[in-house]
Amino acid sequence: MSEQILDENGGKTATTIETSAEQGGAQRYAPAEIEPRWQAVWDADETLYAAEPHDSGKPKYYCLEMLPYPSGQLHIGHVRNYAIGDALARFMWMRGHNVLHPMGWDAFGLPAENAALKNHVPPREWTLSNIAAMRKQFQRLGMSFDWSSEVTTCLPDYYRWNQWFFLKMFEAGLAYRKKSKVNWCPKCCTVLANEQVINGRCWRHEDTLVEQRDLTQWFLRITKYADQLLDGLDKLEGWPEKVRTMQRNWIGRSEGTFVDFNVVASGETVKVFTTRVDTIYGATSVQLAPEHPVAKAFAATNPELAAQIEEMLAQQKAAREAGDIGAIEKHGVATGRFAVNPFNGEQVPVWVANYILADYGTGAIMSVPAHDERDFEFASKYGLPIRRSIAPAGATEEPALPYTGEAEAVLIDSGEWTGMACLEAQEKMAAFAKASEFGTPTVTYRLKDWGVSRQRYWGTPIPMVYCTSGKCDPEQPQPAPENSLPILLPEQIAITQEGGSPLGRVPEFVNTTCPTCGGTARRETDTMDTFVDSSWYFYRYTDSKNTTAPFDSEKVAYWFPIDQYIGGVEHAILHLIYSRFWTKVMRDLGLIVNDEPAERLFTQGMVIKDGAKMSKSRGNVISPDLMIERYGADATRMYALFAAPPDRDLEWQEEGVAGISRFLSRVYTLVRRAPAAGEGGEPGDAARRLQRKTHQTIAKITWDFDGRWHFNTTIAAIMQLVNEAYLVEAEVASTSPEIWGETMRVLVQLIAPFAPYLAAELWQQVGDGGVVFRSPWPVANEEMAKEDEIEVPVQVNGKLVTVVRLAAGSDEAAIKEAAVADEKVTGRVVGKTVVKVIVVQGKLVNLVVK
Ligand code: ANZ
Ligand code: ZN
Ligand code: ZN
Repeated sequence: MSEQILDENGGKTATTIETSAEQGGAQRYAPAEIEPRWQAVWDADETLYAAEPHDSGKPKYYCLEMLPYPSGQLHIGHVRNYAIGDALARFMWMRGHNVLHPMGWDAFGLPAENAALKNHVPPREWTLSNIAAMRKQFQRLGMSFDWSSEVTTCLPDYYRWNQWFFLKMFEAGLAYRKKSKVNWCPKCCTVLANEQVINGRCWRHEDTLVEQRDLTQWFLRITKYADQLLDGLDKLEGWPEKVRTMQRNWIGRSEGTFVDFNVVASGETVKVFTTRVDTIYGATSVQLAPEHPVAKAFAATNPELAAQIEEMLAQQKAAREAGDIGAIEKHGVATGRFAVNPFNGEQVPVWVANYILADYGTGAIMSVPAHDERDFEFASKYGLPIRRSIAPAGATEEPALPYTGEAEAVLIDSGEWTGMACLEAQEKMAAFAKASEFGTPTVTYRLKDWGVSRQRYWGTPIPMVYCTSGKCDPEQPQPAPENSLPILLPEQIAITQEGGSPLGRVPEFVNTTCPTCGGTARRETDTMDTFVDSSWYFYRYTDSKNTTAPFDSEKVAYWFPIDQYIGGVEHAILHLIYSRFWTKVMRDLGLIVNDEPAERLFTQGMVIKDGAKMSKSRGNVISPDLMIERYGADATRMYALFAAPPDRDLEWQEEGVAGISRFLSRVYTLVRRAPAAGEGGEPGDAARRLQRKTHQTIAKITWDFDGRWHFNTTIAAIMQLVNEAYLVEAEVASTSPEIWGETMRVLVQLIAPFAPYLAAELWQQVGDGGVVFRSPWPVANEEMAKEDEIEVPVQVNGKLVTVVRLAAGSDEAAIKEAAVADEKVTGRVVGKTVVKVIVVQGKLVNLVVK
């Protein structure tokens, strides 16, 4: 749809602007001249986009876009992301708000180390020079960032607070060390969080399978906040439903029951996790994950079983490596042992099965083939008994199996519980299990604690110390004293691809003194996951130069929550769940009062080229620099907003940017061409129409900003206003200079959020001598915006014949009368009878004629 509008307004009519008639002798639109000139003015003025103090008395507006990783170059997707935020920030300034619109750099991470390996540039140097280059690009784009609050996460003035938070979390029992199976990327040479493993592969290396290793690692206890993170989602009405659903699924809260099955003639107990304890009379086996300790115990005396478990594990590994762990065929083996169902005393066989996950629930289940899809498949394959234990209430026929209904079902053949509704039975049977001491109601989560240790150099050193003097327990990590922060990353370091943390090879870093005994000690050499950096950076923006605290709580109380956060949906889980967690921890530490970081979240669509995601390997990457060089920053930005609604994918087409550039040229010519002073007098029809259009456009655009951000239609509306102005220019500019002047002034203000350079340039001519971005946003005059005529299409037998014009507010009778009397209508009706005249809500008339 937007393409069509572009053609109408930017394309076809654009040819006319090349004619000397429209150019009218005025200078041509030259973004290459205008833009750098204004950029120099803006760059020199530190106060232009700076937020005012938190006690300025104005309503605040915190407009935030996700901070980029300083790879060295902005890509076109960035341009889109930041063009959205920039338009919003400028709009809010013009609406009289105190706006915080900051920018920073997510500057730690592996690419800097890879670059160091490849080009022998130290990570710090590489990163800082990339930042400088990208800051220039942002400035060239004319982004209204408050550079006085810039945050760079790889600098000690920032990362010292990561360390400080870590110590606070350690103190609060939220940071702990444990040995566990962890995800290891052989390419990154480091551990990954669960959130960083996608389909068994590294999030940074789509082609690299993640391995499992046993390592001692630092974890943050995000699971302690699982319920709060989940419940909070209900209140985040300003977040996309899609993101909330993804987070709900990631947290994966599941209410159920633990039930103990004692193994016959053995001291072992198998604890199963079930969400359907109401079906337990239908359990016909117990199934263990191949990794389950009880399975291992059985295997110790059963070499055949041991071999089969080994095979299962190998198969799983192979499937994981082939990337289709989900497609693996269900496969199991009987252990020869039996376990007792504590509800009915029945003995059921114990199996080991490859579809039982080791790290979910207890790694063991009771299998109810009659009422569970997977169990049904498994039991059918191995001929295990299938026994019904629930049925639809009052049903006369048996439902097909597996029958999973719970809302409408009752228990059958379930001893004393028979006849009870499933949902009630779930609660009562769990309580009974607890009272009988063979089970307990429980809640399980998919969410696991956040593994934050990384065996890499370019990250925040974890501020922990291990005593080596022999006087303290060497395994007991000790927090580094707060006054020793920041624990600095050593600058001169050889980056290699070897295993283990590179910091471990720097004695000046490793060797320290024990905070307890004063003897020799060794520093922790792991660094923090870079998602720690981005978990709280937006708080730091409010007080980025603070040297005594991460921020001033009062400032945060003023600015938070973020009014609008804008970024890519790829962060729906990782960053957006970690930063919600961090917010809750900071709140519990008494640092902030808000429960959630951001009131509203917007996730923009991707920019694609020729139907595919842009990537270097496809060779379809669009360089913003090239676009700016050819069409200017204004046209590039405006196109990014115009070519598609911001939440949809955008197919980048250079002709479209050219079209926008022609449109801006039309605006330039129109506003620049100072009309010949006319004699004035009563405004005529054309002037009234232009005035109406102007106020309608103001109303639409204001509504768009407050509402749905359909910037494509917003910009199309401005295009229509420009078209209308061109049509009546000769008449209105001379006879109604006031109305003409108002239209030009409003036009410049309306384009200011989208094409700031051109707006600044033209404001010199039509403005009040101030800065256009601080001029009050125009207010639509309802009276003026009101249509004084309505247009009603008239049909005869459903076919459009004409459109009649009437005074606004005409009633049905008047509409009917005008329709019937219209020449075109009477011409059609001649010699026939009008059977009926239907007026549809005053918007359409249809004559039924025979
Ligand atoms: C018996 C049963 C009967 C089950 C029935 C379901 C339906 P969610 O909702 O995802 O939490 N389960 C438990 N632990 C498992 C594991 N480690 N690997 C594979 N499956 C596991 O799912 C919980 C259900 O998934 C549990 O309830 C269990 O099967 C299975 F008609 O127990 B149920
Ligand atoms: Zn990797
Ligand atoms: Zn010691």
